[in-house]
Amino acid sequence: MKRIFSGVKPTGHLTLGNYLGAVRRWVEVDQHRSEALFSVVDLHALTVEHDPARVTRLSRQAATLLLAAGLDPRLCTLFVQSHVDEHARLSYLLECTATDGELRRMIQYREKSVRARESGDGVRLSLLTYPVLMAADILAYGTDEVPVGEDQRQHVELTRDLAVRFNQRYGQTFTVPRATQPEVAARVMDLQDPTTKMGKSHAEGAGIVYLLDDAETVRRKIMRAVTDSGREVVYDRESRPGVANLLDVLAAATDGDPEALAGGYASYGALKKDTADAVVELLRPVRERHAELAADPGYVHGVLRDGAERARGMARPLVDRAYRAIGLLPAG
Ligand code: AQP
Repeated sequence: MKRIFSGVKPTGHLTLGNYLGAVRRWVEVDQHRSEALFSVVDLHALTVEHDPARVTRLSRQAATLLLAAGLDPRLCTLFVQSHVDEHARLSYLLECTATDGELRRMIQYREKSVRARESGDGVRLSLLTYPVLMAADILAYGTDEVPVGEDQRQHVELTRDLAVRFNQRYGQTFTVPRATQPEVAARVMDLQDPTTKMGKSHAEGAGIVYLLDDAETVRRKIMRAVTDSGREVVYDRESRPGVANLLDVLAAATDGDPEALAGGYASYGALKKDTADAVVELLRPVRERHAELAADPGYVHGVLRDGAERARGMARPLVDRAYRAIGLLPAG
């Protein structure tokens, strides 16, 4: 059976972008047709300035939200990255395989290091090496497929390069994974600035729909979305990014096609209203289930404990094999 790994970083509250770009497919498709592992990748949240108590809170919230969205611990393995030491163990070996030049080329590093410098914080070394830890997350499980949004494609490409290089140099050890993306809404854009991605670590803003926003807030944010100066509803990501983004979201929420949907609207107002209604309906069950699960932290804790144990059992033999392949003396 195909093996799948993916994760979310507890760097902010989960957004509609996370849901449409990744989580919904994990729930609806991936956990049913593969041996799937999903992780709250908390070590990645330490690569930028962070408040420790907030990371703890957001990690618990992200796990609860993933369950609320429909991940089923009977079908998949859900765990917290830092509970499984194999990720950090393997990351070091892969750092010995990667070059600093290829890490400096990563777009996210370039963008986030500028932000870190501008805010007066130094650029943490872990921000540079973060894609290597992500490669370890993926390779530790012999992963075949990594379902992610478009922003993560470059990191999965690097993961492939590192796997191939390690295998060629030290002998066949890792499966070479590939990224998969949703057909629609692989990159949901900020509603106030449709040229940038809707990102959960951006300052809280009117352009980001959070999964836990109440219906009124979701409606307000979508009705106030920045559109373009034209009037006609056409699907053109280049010249009409705001309208195209709304059409993408509406299409993803209603299983439609953005270009076909465009033809049914004579005004931006009607498009916004239908998009708002569709998103409210899409998120309603997630929010309701989250409220139930948040009242039962013992259940979530148990799921994460069992998940980490299963994940450890899967990762350890492969990571041990990599340690031997690279020439480290076995301990036992
Ligand atoms: N806007 C998006 N559209 C589509 N997919 C998205 N994803 C993230 N944003 C969008 C996908 O969601 C999964 C989990 O994302 P993440 O936790 O790795 O990263 P993030 O939400 O992008 O958060 P960051 O990096 O902490 O903050 P930003 O980017 O806001 O600075 C991934 O599969 C991702 O592709």
